[in-house]
Amino acid sequence: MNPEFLDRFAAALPTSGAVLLCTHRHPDPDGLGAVVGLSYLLGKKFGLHSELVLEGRIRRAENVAMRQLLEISALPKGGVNPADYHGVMVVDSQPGFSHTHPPGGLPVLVVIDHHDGPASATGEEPADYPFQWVDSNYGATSTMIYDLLRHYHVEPDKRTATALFCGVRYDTNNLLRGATPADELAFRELENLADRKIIGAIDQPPLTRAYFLQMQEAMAACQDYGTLLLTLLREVQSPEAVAEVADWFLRLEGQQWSLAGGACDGRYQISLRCDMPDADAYPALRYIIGSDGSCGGHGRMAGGQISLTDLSIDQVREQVCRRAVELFGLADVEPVFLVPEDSSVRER
Ligand SMILES: [Mn+2]
Repeated sequence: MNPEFLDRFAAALPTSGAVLLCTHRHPDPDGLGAVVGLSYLLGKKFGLHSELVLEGRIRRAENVAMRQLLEISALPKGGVNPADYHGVMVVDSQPGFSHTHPPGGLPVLVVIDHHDGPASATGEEPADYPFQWVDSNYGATSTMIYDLLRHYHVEPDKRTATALFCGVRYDTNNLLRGATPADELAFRELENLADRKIIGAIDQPPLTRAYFLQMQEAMAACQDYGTLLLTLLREVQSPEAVAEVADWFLRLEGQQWSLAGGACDGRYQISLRCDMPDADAYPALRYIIGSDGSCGGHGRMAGGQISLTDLSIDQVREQVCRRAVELFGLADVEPVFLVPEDSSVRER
């Protein structure tokens, strides 16, 4: 982190008034943590009012709990009057990403993100925005925001520290995934300032009956190809449910890849996970999704979607299954259901 570079953040800000903050669709703890932290910095250090505008509902139980317990309020996307704001700041994502659409009619003033993407790909091109900080070495955008707070000598209050801590914690899986020394420092310092009761409650949120039904459906649908577990659902309650299903089945002993899919909000969502240390999930999912959709990812996880405008859910399921089987060389494998239909009467 270059201190002179961070000084440029202040130059990108309006001198008074209000700005909007946004992140990617269906925000996760890192996106939420980053907006809470940035909002705190803008208010404390620069006297600027900021509001969050949310795209997509938050439905994963942990994320719902985080939003409720930390009282993170947001404007609906249609509820923004551009005349009330000087501009937009985008965190944990970038304006060019397919899952991120800053409200129109306002200039993008600040982009802070740890994903590789349009802004980092511009190479030697001058920055597109007054302050653009994209660094994929960071394990979490919440860590970048924490570094910015430190740079301006602003100590986060309990709520802000709790939000940022959740962001660092979930994006790095408790520092086990892609964490740098900066993430470790942020994790340790924020943990000391954070509200432990709230963290515990976010960790173990109440789950709806619909959640258990969804998992039951996933259990019944999961097909075992040996090295691949394939769980292609029809309608699901949320895009995050697809990722949860993929994560959950990856824990089965002996398997290597877990691919899950489900339809939500006019798109077929797909998540791919692998438990081999050096696996690269993104190119694999790129192949499986083909030219019909978009995807992203790093390391052992990738996610993407295919639009259901021109294809039916079953057409997409069939296509995803065919490409996955082809990619992993499983054409000769006859899959079995992970949970056989007569399993209730079997002794194991
Ligand atoms: Mn993130």
